[in-house]
Amino acid sequence: MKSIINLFLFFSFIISYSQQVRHLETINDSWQFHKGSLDTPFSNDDLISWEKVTIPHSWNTEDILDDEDGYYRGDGWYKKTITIPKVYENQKVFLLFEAVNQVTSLFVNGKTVGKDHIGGYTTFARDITSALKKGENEITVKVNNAHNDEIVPQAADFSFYGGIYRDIQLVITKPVHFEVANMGANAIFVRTPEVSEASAKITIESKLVRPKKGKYLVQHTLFDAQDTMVKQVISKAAFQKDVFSEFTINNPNLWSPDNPYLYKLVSEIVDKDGVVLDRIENPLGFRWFSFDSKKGFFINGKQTKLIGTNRHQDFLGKANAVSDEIHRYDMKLLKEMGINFLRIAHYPQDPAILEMCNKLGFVTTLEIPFVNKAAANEAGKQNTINMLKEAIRFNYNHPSIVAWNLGNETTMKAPKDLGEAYTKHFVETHKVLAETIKEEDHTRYSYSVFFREPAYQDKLGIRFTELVGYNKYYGWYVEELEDIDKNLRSLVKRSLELDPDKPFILSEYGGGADPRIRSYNPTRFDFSIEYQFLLHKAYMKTILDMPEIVGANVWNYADFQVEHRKDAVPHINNKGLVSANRQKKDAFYLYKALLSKTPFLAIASKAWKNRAGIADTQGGTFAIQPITIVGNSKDVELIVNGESLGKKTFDFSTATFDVPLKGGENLIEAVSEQNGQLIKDYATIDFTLQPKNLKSTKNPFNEIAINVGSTCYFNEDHNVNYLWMPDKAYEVGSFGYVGGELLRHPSNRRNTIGTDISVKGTENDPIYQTQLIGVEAYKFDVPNGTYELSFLLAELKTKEENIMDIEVNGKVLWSELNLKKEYGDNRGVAKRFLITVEDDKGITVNFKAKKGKTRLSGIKLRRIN
Ligand code: GCB
Repeated sequence: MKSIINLFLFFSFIISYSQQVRHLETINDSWQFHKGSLDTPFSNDDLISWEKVTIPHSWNTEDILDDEDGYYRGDGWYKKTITIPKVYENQKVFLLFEAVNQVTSLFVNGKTVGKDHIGGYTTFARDITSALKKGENEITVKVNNAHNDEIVPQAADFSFYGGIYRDIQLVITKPVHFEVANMGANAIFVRTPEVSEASAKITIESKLVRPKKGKYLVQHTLFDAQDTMVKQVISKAAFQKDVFSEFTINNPNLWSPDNPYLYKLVSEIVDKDGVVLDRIENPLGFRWFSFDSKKGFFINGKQTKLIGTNRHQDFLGKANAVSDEIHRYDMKLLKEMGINFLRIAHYPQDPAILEMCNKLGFVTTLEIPFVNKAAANEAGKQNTINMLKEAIRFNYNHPSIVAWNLGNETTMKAPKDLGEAYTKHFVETHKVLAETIKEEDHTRYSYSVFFREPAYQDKLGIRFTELVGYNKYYGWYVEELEDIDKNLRSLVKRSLELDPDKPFILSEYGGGADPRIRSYNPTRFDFSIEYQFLLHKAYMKTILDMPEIVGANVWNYADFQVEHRKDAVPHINNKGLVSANRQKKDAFYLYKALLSKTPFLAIASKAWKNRAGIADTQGGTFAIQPITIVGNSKDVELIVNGESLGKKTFDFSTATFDVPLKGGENLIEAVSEQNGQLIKDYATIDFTLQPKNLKSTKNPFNEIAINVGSTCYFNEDHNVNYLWMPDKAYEVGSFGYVGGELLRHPSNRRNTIGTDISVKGTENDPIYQTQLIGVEAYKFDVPNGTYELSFLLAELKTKEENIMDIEVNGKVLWSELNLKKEYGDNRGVAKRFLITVEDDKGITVNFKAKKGKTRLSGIKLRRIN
């Protein structure tokens, strides 16, 4: 008997690997799209305009970077004709949508198929077989992304772009198949209840769909990474629907961040003749893990500090319609940076992401978009629970996932301010979500993330999950850089006092940085690349030193688009370690130096190619500026224009040199050695040396642009790199302001300069956002000649009326200037004047208030003759 079974096994094995049983194809091309509502969507009405689009698609891409606030939230219609080839007659046909934001209605040949799908981030499938006819079939999809009180997210710091923004797949199976349309789920649930170095037990729950009674076998075959069969198990699927299988293997090759070893589990349904009817593949990684609130995270018994980032599905100009190639690129860049931890925030993302987390060895947490506020009604609660179930079932088999997060900053909108009924729903939602996590998957941790004090959540009674995450922006929105260590330690203490056994994750921290902004005097909220670098250095010092911070995720891997943001670049949250089109910022290199296990060295600021400075001495030929090198070796030597500046020892992976830069091109070489291997990095800097004395004949004055009211440099354009210099007080022989005060941020950002108002009519918001208010004069001690003098001005949400005269050397240039009246609020105004300097007078620009206060954002002087 045994040998007959073996023979059967052998044949089924042969058959199963010689044919394709389940058909899968993307149908992303050539959809017709109509933005707006349609009364007669299925008519051939010529008046309805359709445009051809390719999935991934979002209808909001053009709304993003315009000057206007808001983005289209409403209906969008898609249609496409498909023909199912004859070979698939009598089979089951499904459409699988990886994600559509946010309510989806599906029609085939004008008839509704299935229920509307609710929620913009989870995968779902619909069986369209019975609606199909021979020949051509019209698929129509109505999508709506309008605000809906019953669907989360209700509010968030990201935009809810509409459209079919992930792949659509056509799935064709035999009538007997593994379930496809179970909340978008994979029909195979793999668990590894016992794993050790010696052996691993695998249990598998398979969900079958069988229209007819019959005898089927469910066959699971485990392959190692070399595609060698390790084990096969066959279970009868006589009459029951769910089939349970179980087997054990010896000496599993364990999955971990250091060794992301993946097996492949092939699951098949085989009929009595040995014909394979359906087949699905799943990744399988053997690992055991636990969190300890005092000692940290352990994987396969090894203590592992979890360091990584958060990530949004986003790319500049594409809204959320991001290709699989970009998703995979991001994961590779994160691997290059050296992370081992990824928080997929704030919603489930493209399947490509988890595939890469498994392959690259990222320990991962995944969450649902219950952000800031609940959809506080019964339908809202049910929808949120459904999303969680869909997220868990679809992603169940990824070995990289260790925790399911039920929500982010859900107390952002203070529940008490929203009334008793809201609070009740809100608390209940938390409770039921935490329970659902454990019901759906008891093999992983439940997790929730907050930004308010531990005591606040305690008072509300929402401490339901096993892990807790805190989003803390010390040194950015609140508190100073110097106090990051103190604040973090005391937060962790408060959390552990409340819940001594609940592991603490620093789920978000970070600060904004616009790659155009640079500073040698970085300050909080100046959006300089240098401040972001210092902030992350400070955080990492504490994070690495505290075992109680079991894991930490930078906010964010990349800059991302948020319609309502008004930072240095309007509509962009720029807390990324790379920009929205993936240019690396200096802090990226810091993390790489701290985390990378292979030799690494970088001139952190090498992306800043166009710099300027004032000569160190009168008639001097260079300016000294600091340059920071990051690396993971002991020390580094810096060579500037062929001359060595000597060696410096790395301190926390950084070393800063004072570098003499000459006018023109400078070659910077950093050289280090690790394990006998030489490592090098280069940078070229095009340097504009401004004379200390503007009348210098050795280095004659040519042109200068000053970012008035700011300590930052500003690179106007990535390609042209027109550079604005930081402002300074006037000194004889040089240039600078006289009088005035720096414009300060609103009170919650004490002591920070500039505003977060988005400035219309310009892309150079940061120049206008920093200003000198009440400025009396601006002086340039330049030689006689003809000059072009430009002013950059903006009146930013001022209440009072401001009128000023601008005079040059006693002559009125611009009289009775009322910016608000003439140009409007928050609009950048740039004007240039031609002036002549005679009698060695230099230039004195006087600002005279006729009413209210004077102001100046930028000033530019260019010598013509
Ligand atoms: C947070 C939120 C995240 C925001 C971030 C920020 O705490 O969880 O969605 O984008 O702060 O940049 O303010």
